[in-house]
Amino acid sequence: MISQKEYAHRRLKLAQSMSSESICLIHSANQKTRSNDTEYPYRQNSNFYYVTGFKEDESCLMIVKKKNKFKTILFVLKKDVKKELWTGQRLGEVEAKKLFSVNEVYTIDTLEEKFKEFSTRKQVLYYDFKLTYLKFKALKRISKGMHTHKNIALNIENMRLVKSTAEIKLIQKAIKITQKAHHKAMSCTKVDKNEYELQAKIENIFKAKGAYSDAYTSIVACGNAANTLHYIENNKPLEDGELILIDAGCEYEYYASDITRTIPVNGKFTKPQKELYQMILDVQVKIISMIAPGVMRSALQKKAEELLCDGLLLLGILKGKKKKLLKKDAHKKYYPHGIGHWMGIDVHDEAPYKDTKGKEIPLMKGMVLTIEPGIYCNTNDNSIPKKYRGIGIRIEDDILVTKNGHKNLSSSIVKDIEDIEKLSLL
Ligand SMILES: [Mn+2]
Repeated sequence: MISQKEYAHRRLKLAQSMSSESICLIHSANQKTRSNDTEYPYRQNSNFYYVTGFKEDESCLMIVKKKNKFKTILFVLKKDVKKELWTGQRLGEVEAKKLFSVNEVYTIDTLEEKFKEFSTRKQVLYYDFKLTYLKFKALKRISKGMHTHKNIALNIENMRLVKSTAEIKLIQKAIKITQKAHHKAMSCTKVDKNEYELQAKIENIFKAKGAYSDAYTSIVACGNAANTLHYIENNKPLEDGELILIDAGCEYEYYASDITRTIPVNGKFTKPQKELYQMILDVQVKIISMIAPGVMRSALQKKAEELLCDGLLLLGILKGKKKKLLKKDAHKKYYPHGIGHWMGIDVHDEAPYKDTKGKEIPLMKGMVLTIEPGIYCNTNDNSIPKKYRGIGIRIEDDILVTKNGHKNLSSSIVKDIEDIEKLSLL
């Protein structure tokens, strides 16, 4: 868990990043309609959550700063027993004041009034440009005279780049649950079952082990379906002799895991599957080994492209001179995506890749990123050897940058050919 002390420290750092005379508003996420009068399960806005730890909707954090002093004010929904009968308990302002170490707590219906009270024309106004709320329209009207509007999301996302010890613990917990799900997928009988049955098995473990949700829609793609990068239909039969690409990770207490494994339906890799798989695995292991503070993500990308190009040449999927092929991006036909991304409260964590001057940010201790090379050989691509057509493989792990190098947080989720085959015999 993240302590109130840590949230308070984040608000301090955030306030320090603001102009000396300023006011900031960070809103909670809205409920989202699924259809008619049903809603999607509620998920708090990541930036708001990062600086408050508050999970309810219709809430807002205000920071008022003057010179070196600042105060933090949380606005929450009023307790309303009649409403709570339908929509569940609310903390209310009295309890929220006890549990959250902010200076003041008010009910959300007083936001406009309090904004008028605390704002001045001299202040810089900060808010999250992405969050456009009906309520906020009114605030915008009042704040028209304020000379500068700035996007507070950028300040928060900068802070989200490097993870604290408590955050890393939550990520590790999410990965631990995801490990159980992937191992279950490897060990269970799959032939002639359906992709969604396997998906259900995986997500059942997420929930049964205490992960409220998946961190993103699971991909369970058998055979050629794996060659559609964002395949989420998950409704085809699992056929004997094919591979299944499973990209699935749970979210635990607002922290993501993001793991891909590619496994045989019947528990045994065929020779061509093995050849392609081993090549990608070797690349993944090599790229992970390069991770250390000071290294550029773009260097990992470049190296991955070179190594995958070597592999594709060796397997006869690409033909020609490596230099030329790389120059005309021939390998991108089979490896069209990036080598990885930041991971944290969001699976694709909203933290910058470049600094404000547009310069790439090097890896630093405490960052978490995924490493996920893949090769996708479409069944209709007649230019590649027949034995590889219809095979799509990706292998993805979650890596922490440490003081002297890195730690593969998901190293306990098996990925060697023999280990996967062994697990499926259980
Ligand atoms: Mn990923």
